[in-house]
Amino acid sequence: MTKPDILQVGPYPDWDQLPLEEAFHMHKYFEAPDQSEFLRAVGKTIKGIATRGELGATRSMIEACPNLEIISVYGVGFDAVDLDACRDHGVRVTNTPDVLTNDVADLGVAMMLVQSRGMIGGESWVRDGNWQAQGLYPLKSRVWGKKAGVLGLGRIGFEVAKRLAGFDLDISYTDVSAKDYAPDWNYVADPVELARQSDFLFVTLAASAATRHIVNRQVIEAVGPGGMIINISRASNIDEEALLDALESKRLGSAALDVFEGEPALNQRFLELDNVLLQPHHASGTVETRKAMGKLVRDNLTAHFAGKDLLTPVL
Ligand code: 8YV
Repeated sequence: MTKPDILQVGPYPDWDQLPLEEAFHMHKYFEAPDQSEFLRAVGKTIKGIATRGELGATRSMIEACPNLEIISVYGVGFDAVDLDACRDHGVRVTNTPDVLTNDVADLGVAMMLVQSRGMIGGESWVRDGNWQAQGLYPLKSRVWGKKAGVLGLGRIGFEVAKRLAGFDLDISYTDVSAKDYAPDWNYVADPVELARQSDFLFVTLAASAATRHIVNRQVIEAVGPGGMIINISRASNIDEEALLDALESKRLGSAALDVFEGEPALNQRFLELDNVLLQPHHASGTVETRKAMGKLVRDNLTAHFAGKDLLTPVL
């Protein structure tokens, strides 16, 4: 049987690349010196696109592949895939939910702890000799007993809240409706009110056009000078200019961020700040989870080309 032709938008680890190449004819878009020319050359042969959450697939990419049947996303977020273009052309879409939930939640909670307790500065205090030269490290803020707000109580938000409960935080959440699986946590319909009540505001909702800048200037300022915003979802959920303004003027206490507009080329204003923890979009970045994500990307493609049901369909 001939191998289906797949357009590969970004690199994968070898443990995914090798089995992908065994089963499919992979075309590495990300290595092409001229990507438009590359698409013109291979577009007609392409039956599937393998992409990553943050890279997605644009309408022009989708339309450059007139025989495209499926897009398999390595990531739970599919906001970077043009779903309207997929609907227009009858293209199926899959993602990798569930397998990454716990790791993403772990990193979110770790970021809160690291930032509150000043652990990055503490490390430098030891390495730079300040401990010996200047003595005790400046005191930091307690976490336990404080109030956490979870914006979006989906799979990841739920796991974040569960972990926060273990740290004895009071938990409130905002979602489109109160969740019957969260009877012990306080439902707050309005994000501004949630922010007002929160020492730590976790942004955990799936990004879409509807959630763009849901964390706006008002929400950011409602978290306030004593509070922290933690984002493990997508940059587009926060008005980044408003966030930077509030961090610079200290109208927001601090932020811990795994995602940025235009990443990996983040806004240089972030680098000037001492009240932000910056992480390189790696909340799902453990060997175990990335292996499971890669397998799901392959299994969805294999199922599709074998005429079987998709394992984790989006469309
Ligand atoms: C990955 C992600 O970092 O799941 C998502 O939506 O953004 C991530 O888990 C990414 O897709 C890996 O490249």
